Amino acid sequence: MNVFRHSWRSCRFTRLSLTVNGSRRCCTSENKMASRHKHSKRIEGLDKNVWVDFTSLASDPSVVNLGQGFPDIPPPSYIKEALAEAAAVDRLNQYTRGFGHPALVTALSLVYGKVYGRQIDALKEILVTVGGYGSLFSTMQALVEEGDEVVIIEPFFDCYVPMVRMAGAKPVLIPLRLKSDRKTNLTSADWVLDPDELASKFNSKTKAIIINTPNNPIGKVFSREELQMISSLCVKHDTLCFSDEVYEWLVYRGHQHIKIASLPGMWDRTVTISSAGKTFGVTGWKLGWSIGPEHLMKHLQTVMQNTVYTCPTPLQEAVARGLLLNYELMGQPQCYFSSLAEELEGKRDRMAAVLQDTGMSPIIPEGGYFMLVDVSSLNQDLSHMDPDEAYDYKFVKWMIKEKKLAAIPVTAFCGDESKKQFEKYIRLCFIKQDSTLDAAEKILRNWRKT
Ligand code: IK2
Repeated sequence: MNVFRHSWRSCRFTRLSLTVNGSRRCCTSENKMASRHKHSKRIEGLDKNVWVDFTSLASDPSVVNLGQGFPDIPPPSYIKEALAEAAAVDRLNQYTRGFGHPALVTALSLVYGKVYGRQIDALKEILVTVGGYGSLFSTMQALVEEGDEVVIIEPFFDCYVPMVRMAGAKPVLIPLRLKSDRKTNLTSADWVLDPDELASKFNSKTKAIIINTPNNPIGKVFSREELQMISSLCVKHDTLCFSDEVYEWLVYRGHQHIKIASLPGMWDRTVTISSAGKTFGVTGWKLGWSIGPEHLMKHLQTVMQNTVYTCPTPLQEAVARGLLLNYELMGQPQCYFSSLAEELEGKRDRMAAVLQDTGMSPIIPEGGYFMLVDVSSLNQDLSHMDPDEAYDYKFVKWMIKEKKLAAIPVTAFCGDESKKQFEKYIRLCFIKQDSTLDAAEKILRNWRKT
């Protein structure tokens, strides 16, 4: 029987409102107000966010946090010192050039000039923004139109779909598919695009494809052949390419990071995105950049000048100094661009070995600092939890509560149709100091014993 409990309360707008079964039903004038205050259509359905949800769950200090992708190893001391020095100079505490602090865009043009083997115009071909997020956002707002389609490879960094939607366009998803029959010793290279399936996603409405290499969350480093397949579709259909390369320096032995913008016919149609947070392990600094041809970058600059306008000057100055120092060292073992990957490779291998020992199946990443883990062999019964939630969401919530170990559910990086393929995987972050990895190892080994 539906028993209504109701009471009258004073209402800000009309003095009276009715509470029915604990939820407030408003009077007419408040209803009108609410509809005038309704959110914009462009953010419809975008209110859920994996970082908001899981970062708060992992914030309990008793939890070992291998969830969100940030290091707990210290950043290089020279970059911290450069920030302190910059903040001590009065001029550097004021606004700087909107599209990028002159010292930073100059340093970026030197580093990437070497990487691309072409001259990069510091003023016209680079835009400095608020993190990789800011670079992605200004790219989509500047170049994606209502009614466009944008191809996105799954699993994808979760903000791509909301950003495409906020630009008024339609995300068109294509999953990486597991090509191997093996259940164990899988690597991220075992996940591939089907060439025919990819080709079927392109049509006259396709404005762009977003690629992410090394990929978050799976750690795949796209090979030259794979990038060539993508680039030939871009050229054939005259589409743009947004290449998210925030983990560009974090590539493990036997693999090479290739910039799709460096392939024939691609420079003029590609915006490449990277991040100081990922390059120097300073995710809290939130500085990123886009690089591309002037005819595209000038539109990103239009977005920047009318939204954020400029990024913090001392941070830009410090990143510029860090880049210049490592520019001089490029090709040498002490260059941070390569030495960080070397340090991380040991952490990756250690974590993979522990996971294998405990009966889980990690997918060894070729790049980046995340590892997907197949947890299906644990057969953890979660039937007492919300039946509407994907298995991996429940598993991670359960693991945080019961095992005090935080991860990220992988279906956060998928569209609805691919959720089944990925819901037995969780993502662990391994850019952590040994003491954090020791604590995680202890949890995993005890888990096995029980
Ligand atoms: N692009 C990718 C692929 C990223 O992974 C990130 C940062 N994500 O890190 C959170 C996580 O996955 O745990 C970004 C862009 C954004 O970079 P930034 O932090 O510089 O804004």
